[in-house]
Amino acid sequence: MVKTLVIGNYSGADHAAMEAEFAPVFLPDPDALPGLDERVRASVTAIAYKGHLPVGAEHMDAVPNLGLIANFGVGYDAIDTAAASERGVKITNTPNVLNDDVADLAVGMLLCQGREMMQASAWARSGHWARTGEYRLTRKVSGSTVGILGLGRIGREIANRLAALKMDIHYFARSEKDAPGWTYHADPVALADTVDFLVVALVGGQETEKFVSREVIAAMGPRGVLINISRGSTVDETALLDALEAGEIAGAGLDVFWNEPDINPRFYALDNVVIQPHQGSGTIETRAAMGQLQRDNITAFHAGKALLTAVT
Ligand code: 8YV
Repeated sequence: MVKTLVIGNYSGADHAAMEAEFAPVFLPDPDALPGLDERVRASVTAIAYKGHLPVGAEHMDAVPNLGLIANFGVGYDAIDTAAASERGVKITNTPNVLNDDVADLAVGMLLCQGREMMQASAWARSGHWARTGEYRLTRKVSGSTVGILGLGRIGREIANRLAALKMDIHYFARSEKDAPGWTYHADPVALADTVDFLVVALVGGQETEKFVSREVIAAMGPRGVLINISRGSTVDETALLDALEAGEIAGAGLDVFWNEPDINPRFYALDNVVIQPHQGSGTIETRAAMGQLQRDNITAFHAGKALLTAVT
């Protein structure tokens, strides 16, 4: 009897582990759900989900005995939590195990931007070093000022790393945190106005849509660099592209985009942007830990035990 439905594109190892542990039915994406045999849908009580396509009421209603959606990822903004609550469907995510990798990538992009590592690499590869001498001078990162938008688990890991680079840490959060030595700003525009680098570590979803507004971007000024490892939806991308193209801010390091992976082609023409293909948590070790946590939640659910990392 099928009890678990696995939706999304999983690694070979995760696919095999799911197969061994749950003998599930696999689907490529949520929209394939209605095409599934009615008896199979009726037997499903748990869904393992990996992806960023929306999972809404219509998907949940296609699985009448659903009790759990276990998300692969810390951000579960793709899942309609209100629809889930109304139907008594629990949601779990995979927090903490990815904090280090996501923070590492944020710091990597910040350093890449400040020291122009991508541009300098392209310049050396194209023979300019030998032909024309040293690369132009870049900008000192250590000791500069950084603002973290969202001081949650990942935001803190980023701030800790940047503190080790002797950066002056400022942050915005819904309320002031226990963060001695770091400066709290209740207003994101004031934060953007104060710092050289602005790192977005907000949760995704409607509440934070375009939180990094045209006004916030304008406040960063011509030396401002935006780093985003959260969700593309948190930034007014048109405003960002306008500012980057006009040189109103210095650059950006982006792991996430609106409409990814079909990102706005205006980004490709900009050499002041470090583009990453949403790979913040994308190491072998962390993805394995995320997969394990997702499966552990499903196992606990089927055994009637307490969920490990429930979000609702
Ligand atoms: C994705 C992420 O889950 O954890 C998150 O919120 O954005 C990522 O780790 C991963 O890319 C799988 O879709």
